[in-house]
Amino acid sequence: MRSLRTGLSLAALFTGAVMLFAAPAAHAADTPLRDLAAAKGKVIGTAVTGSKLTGTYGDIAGSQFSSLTPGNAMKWETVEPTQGSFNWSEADQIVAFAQAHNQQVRGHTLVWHSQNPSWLTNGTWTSAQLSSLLQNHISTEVGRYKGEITAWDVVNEPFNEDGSYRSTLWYNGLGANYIAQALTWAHAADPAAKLYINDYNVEGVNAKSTALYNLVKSLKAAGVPIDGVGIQAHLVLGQVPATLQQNIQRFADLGVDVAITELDVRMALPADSTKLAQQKADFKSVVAACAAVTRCVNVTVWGFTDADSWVPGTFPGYGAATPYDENYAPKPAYYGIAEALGGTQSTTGCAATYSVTSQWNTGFTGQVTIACSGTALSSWRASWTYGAGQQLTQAWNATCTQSGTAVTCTNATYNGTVPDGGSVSFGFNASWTGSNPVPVVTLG
Ligand code: G2I
Repeated sequence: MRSLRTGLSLAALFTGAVMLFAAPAAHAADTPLRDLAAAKGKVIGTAVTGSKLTGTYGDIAGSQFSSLTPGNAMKWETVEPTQGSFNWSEADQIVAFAQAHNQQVRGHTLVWHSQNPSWLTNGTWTSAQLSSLLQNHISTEVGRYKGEITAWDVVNEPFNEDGSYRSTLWYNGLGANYIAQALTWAHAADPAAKLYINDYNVEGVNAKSTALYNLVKSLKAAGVPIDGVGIQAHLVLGQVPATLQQNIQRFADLGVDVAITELDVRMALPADSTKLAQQKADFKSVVAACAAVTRCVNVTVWGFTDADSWVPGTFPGYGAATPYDENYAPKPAYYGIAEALGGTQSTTGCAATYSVTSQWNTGFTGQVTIACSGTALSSWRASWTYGAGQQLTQAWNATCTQSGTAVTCTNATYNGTVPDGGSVSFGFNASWTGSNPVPVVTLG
């Protein structure tokens, strides 16, 4: 009776392809975001951590996005922790992954006041020395990846909130001209890369974005190689500036490209269905604003999963800022992005995603996440077929049985409820030989 009721409510809520959310990698069975974006002439990206680009994280990063930004791997402290001694391993790994998945790479970032190596920040430099250090850094890094980087965030966060220049190692040592010099050196090292200035709190028309606007205008007038403006878009729930599209348009009208480079929308924890619905609307309106301006070329989220976000560490009590939850289930925000890119997915329903979290020569550990949006469950049953001889040996947070090739798992006493906007996961171990294809999971 319990499962019958579940089945009926699912049948009533689901339509077509949304009904099953299967699995090669625990992401939505809907059209991938990168295909939706491509149909609109846009690129959709995510920041990534190189060491995580495997398993479900790698599957989603590779299949849903058409651009990657190394979250930390290309920063000065990462690539040259000791003067003259370079570590390109994570950056190389991300570039190779992107090439294997036919993705662009946004290089991030060459000139910043943060995440510089201590030998640099603690040194005492004349302005000639500082200038030469910066030129060498830019030439070395941009040169290394010449032809492989679509766009560089050459200068990051140069302004204060009031539109004055931020007091940094670079500004204090070299004056405001460091910006033009950095762009010029980067252009010399890779003439094909699009060169950006990137900042936060420049989403709407305000003092800071106007300072950035005036800078870009003057750089263009002076013939400095500036190709784009990066609007980071680290936003707070319900606070997408009303002037976002107008602001994007005014930069475009200067003759530069625009990218939303670090989109996330943080909320006070815990998340609930009201907040997740607002977050969906926020993601949707940001992506729609970019989609509406021809020269807005890329929207990149700053981490696609709540398991890989800078927000909780920096804003205690806040989080859930990305389009996928910590179990890699797509949140309403994911569908907000999809809808702004012309996707027609239903946002109502519950779906199960299957993923292999680790695998060894004879066995593997798997996980199924059941997520609901626009509805809820009070009990659940997930079933699939193991077509390649896999055999379940153990399960937790569910009661699972296997009969022949048919596996059925029902909720434990304590996790039958899947709230609207929430998810429940269970895990299992199984054996395999030969191959271990990912099955389609049916709910109900
Ligand atoms: O702060 C959010 C972003 C603002 N715009 C520029 C971005 O480059 C910046 O990214 C974040 C990274 O996502 C974080 O991962 O920059 C942070 C530093 O300002 C990064 O955090 C640092 C942690 O503070 C370090 O403790 C950690 O060692 O990440 C490092 C590497 O994991």
